[in-house]
Amino acid sequence: MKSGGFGSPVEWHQDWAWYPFTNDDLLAVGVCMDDMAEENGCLLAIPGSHKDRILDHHQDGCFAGGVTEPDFDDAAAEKIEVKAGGISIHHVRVLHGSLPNLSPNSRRLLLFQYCASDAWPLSGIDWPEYVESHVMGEPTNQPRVTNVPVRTPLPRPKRGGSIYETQGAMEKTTFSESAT
Ligand SMILES: O=C(O)CCC(=O)C(=O)O
Repeated sequence: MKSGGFGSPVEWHQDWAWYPFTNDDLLAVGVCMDDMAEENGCLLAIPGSHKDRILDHHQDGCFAGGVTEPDFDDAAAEKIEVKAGGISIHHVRVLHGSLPNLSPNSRRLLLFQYCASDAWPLSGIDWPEYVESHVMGEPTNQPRVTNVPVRTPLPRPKRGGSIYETQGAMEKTTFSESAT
């Protein structure tokens, strides 16, 4: 949720850095409740980055929730502009973020993360919750383990909570300066 004229940016990150699984068959679906455009803080993504490595999201030895590599380059970023009622879909490893909302209009985006039944979080599962969360397919007690690059979000962030709160401790930001 980004309020008009106020909504904070989301710094560059890979969802996978927040929650690695046994395989990367995960997609985030964003349902746009408002038109989502540059002015009100649309998503940005770097095409093809889901096939590349997992960037460092740590600062001073703790998970910081956003990319902290000093030479990170977002020149290839593309805007994801979608009309209200439309959806965006992005892979769990794709580099993405979002702009500040500098318009008077809200930007509400409802994000759902979908994963294959046999993709299990490396942090472990709660079996009843796993079973209940199925929208399709069948639960399995045989997670599929593939050769995926992993950096765990440990040690835990200095500031926990939402992505906005966790990234709030980042010393170097890409978008935050332009919000003020
Ligand atoms: O709401 C946004 O603009 C982006 C949120 C996001 O990327 C996330 O929660 O992983």
